[in-house]
Amino acid sequence: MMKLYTSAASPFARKVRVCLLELGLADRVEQVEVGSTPLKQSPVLTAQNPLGKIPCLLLADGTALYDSRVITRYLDDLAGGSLYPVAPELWDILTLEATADGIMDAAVMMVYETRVRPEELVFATWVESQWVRVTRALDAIEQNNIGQLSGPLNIAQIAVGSALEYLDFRHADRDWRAGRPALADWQAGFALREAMQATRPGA
Ligand SMILES: N[C@@H](CCC(=O)N[C@@H](CS)C(=O)NCC(=O)O)C(=O)O
Repeated sequence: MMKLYTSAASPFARKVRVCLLELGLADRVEQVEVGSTPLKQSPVLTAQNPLGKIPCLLLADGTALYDSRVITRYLDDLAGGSLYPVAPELWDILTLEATADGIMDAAVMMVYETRVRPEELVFATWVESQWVRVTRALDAIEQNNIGQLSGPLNIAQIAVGSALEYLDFRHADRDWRAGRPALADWQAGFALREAMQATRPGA
């Protein structure tokens, strides 16, 4: 049995949990909920991933795999899935996944800034510049990537779907849908997938 160190709120872990369901591998992985913030990481986690970040997949032979991009690729290979198209299309899909991961990174940083950092040290300008990064990435996806999001299921769709729902979960007041009708439309459909519903924080 494999073990996934995960957290219900983590958008990176969600990519992996969605892959497990979409690839039919969920019953081969025990999910272990661990807390991790830049200030405090569980020793159970750091024993496997020196970076102390979630997600981390522990294989039956004791090998630890991280980060989310490595784990999802491993799972797709294990299941003989088709979440990764062949080159040259692959490069666009991986870049779109990286864009979604970048949105998550910036959005998670914003949460840490207000939740983890003492109030007197919060740097509002820094938080806003993270949001500018998110909006640039969303605009780029709206303009360039709707086609890739609409084809057969791939890893970029899972990453973008997880990133957008994380924005709803933590930054709902910022209204990412405004001015991005195609992306909003796509997300509304993608959110109906069983794997997305089953992995929503609080589900
Ligand atoms: N690039 C990593 C990012 C993972 C990440 O930032 N995870 C967050 C939770 S959403 C975490 O573990 N943060 C704890 C920390 O920064 O120490 C991945 O794709 O897995």
